[in-house]
Amino acid sequence: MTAAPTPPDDPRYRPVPLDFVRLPEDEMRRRADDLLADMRRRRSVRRFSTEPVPRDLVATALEVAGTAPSGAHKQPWRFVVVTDAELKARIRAAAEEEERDFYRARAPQHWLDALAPLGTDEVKTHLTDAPYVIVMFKVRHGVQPDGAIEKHYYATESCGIAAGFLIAALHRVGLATLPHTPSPMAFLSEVLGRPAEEQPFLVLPVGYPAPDAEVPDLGRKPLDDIVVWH
Ligand code: IYR
Repeated sequence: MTAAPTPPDDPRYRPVPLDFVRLPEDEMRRRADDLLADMRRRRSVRRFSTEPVPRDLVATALEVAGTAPSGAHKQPWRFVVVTDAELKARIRAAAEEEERDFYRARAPQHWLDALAPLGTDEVKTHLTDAPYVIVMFKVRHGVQPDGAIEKHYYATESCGIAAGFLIAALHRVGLATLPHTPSPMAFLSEVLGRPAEEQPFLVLPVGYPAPDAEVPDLGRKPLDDIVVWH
């Protein structure tokens, strides 16, 4: 019996040259500073304008999300983009029902205390006001054309990374978002008719902020509190 080939010798490994743009250091620094200044302006927005947003902008940001790295490159995500008013209203009604129960009964006091500075409550106007409600699903496994199951790896981590790409991309495009995780989220599979292997992961209303939108006066941890250099 011959030994299994080591990965680089495996015929399925078909490398191509890396398309890498090496930048001059001053340009790198300028980009880093510009990116930080812009990302510092990103805020989770709870009040949206109903003003329409060109669909191609959202599509491009979704394509950016799809460039995220993923376990074994399985790309274990599905983005369902809801624009239909009736569907958004159904999602809002179901989410508010869950949230009412969360805020009034299920949430432990420490959790309510943690949320108090954010001003959140069970009323989810963003789910009907925002022109797009992206519902991101984690795809637990693939299904091949013959019905065979294709394993996915690190699907949760991969979806977290892709969600981060999406939120950053939408912000860079000039749009506001609110990462929203209604709990439990199973109703989304039913309302949107998704198969069992797709698990609701994140709800992301997308649009322009309402003209008079306010946000909590939050700070962010300084670099020294979040980084350890060795
Ligand atoms: N899912 C609830 C509660 C909530 C939980 C966390 I953690 C937040 O950062 C914000 C809200 C809601 O959406 O209101």
